[in-house]
Amino acid sequence: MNDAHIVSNGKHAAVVKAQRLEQVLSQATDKPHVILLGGHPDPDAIGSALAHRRICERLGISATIAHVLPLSRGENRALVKLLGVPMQQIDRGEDLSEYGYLSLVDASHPENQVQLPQGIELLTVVDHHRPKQLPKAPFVDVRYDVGATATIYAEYFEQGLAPLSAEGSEDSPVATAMFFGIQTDTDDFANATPTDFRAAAYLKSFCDSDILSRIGRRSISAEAMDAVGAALADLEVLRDFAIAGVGRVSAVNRDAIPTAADFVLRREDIDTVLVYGIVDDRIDGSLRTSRASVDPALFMQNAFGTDSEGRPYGGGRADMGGFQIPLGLLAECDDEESLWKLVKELVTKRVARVVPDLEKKIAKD
Ligand SMILES: [Mn+2]
Repeated sequence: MNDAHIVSNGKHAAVVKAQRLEQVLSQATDKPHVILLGGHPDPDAIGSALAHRRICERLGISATIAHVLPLSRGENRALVKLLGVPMQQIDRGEDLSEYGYLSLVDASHPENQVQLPQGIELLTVVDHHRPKQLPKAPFVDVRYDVGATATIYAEYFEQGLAPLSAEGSEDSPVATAMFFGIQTDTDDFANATPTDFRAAAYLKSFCDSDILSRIGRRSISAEAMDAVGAALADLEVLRDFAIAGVGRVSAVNRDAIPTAADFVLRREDIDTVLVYGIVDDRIDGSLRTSRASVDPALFMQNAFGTDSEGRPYGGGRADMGGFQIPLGLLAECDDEESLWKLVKELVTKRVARVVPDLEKKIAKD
């Protein structure tokens, strides 16, 4: 019962999709379900997972939300904490052996960090990214014309599949997470489509406005703020490109690096920024760009190449714009200052392959 991919075609398609999802789920009540999130779970994935779980619950199916990589970013941790999102972190495929059915939200292919157990069947896929290959599953709804997966789930709700109700506050955590997912995935609605706006308007009246504004303030950790300060002090700007090193960052606050990159990107005269530091025994960095012609994965591959097994150091689906280069034996160096000097030199030299004149510029300063 493979479902052909249907491109969204207004209201009718949404009704058909909602009915089809209900049908597929109701025929799979014999074994427990798991919703597996890819990468570091983001608000759209979390909101969509809650929506999917809610639909399952209405059909009398128990569904668990699981993820492999930890939550990164303060705002995502705040979202999970304030809304009491039930999520389970797993580290091995065997942790999923009790489940019979797998649902993916905001991703089309299962996380490759874990090997899925044999007995598990991919049942549903709902996503808004363009996959290399459409997944094979009884229910597939992949749309490229919406800005968030939560938009698609909001449509299912609106079309009568587990509609939200104003009674009590039971529905507010799921509505709030979904709204925040649409908000973050569309860059605060700047890139929202009419469908995203409609979905957000539908969800808004069920949201907890108080929690929404608290999460929306996007508080950042003290270490991330220090990293922003270090990035500003080290910032080199070459035309519309900026690069900055932040020194050592602790592993739990690894997201201080992308946070600093996001902040620097707001400078009005640049459109691409690379921020890097040392985390544990590796160089860790983030590339952010607002220019459509810059492909972060390609930029990093051209700059840093691949490891001895031919794998690129960065640009994976799980961490778009991120890269990690192991320091190898150098990591044992006790002299932090010399180590940092070496790291800086190496990164500058490599990035200069993509940004000519960078070395000259840094040497001159
Ligand atoms: Mn998304």
